Amino acid sequence: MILYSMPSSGNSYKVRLLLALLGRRDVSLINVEAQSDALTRARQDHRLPFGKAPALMLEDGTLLPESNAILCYLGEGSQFVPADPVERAQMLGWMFWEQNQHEGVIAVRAALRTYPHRRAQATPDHMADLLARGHDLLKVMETHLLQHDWLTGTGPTLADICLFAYTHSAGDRGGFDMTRFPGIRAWIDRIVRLDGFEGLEGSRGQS
Ligand SMILES: N[C@@H](CCC(=O)N[C@@H](CS)C(=O)NCC(=O)O)C(=O)O
Repeated sequence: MILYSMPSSGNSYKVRLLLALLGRRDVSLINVEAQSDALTRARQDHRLPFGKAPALMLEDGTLLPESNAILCYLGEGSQFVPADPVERAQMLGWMFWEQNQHEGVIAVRAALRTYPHRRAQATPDHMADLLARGHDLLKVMETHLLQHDWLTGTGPTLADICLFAYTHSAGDRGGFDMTRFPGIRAWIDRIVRLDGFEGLEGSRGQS
């Protein structure tokens, strides 16, 4: 299998993190950094079905786009997918929320501060709006994590791996005030201590 992965992106990192936690070394990485020739080539060759990274190419050439769909595929049958249907639905609920609420604010603010080609969109009003909305979203996680160790059930699931990707760097990269969220910080520490954990910078692969 081949993972088309953007080294600096949380959506790709969440897949790399799951692979690391599963101890899987059988997936090759091809790096397609933003604005790189490798990204352009992968798009031209239709190796990124939706034009975005990550995408996973299976042994038979089938391509899977969307980070959270890839997590579901790779996590199937593992300890990170609850057997109980209610817990599994709760896990998916957090993962849908990550894509339709959290990512569009937390990751976007980080991207506007990180990538030179996106700086024109980082107007003071837009950044202030993203900051306020991001703190509200982090509060949703905080409320839950003050009462529970994990987003669903009694152990880490795909939901924790998924939401860790952009939440752990929300302070440094996004400029959010994480001192307000002790529950989230304790949850981050729990994830970092999981066997096999690999950080965002630990990416391997070739371009
Ligand atoms: N919903 C998609 C989002 C994928 C996405 O937006 N990928 C970004 C990096 S985080 C990308 O490929 N950006 C390159 C570009 O748009 O030029 C997922 O979760 O996989």
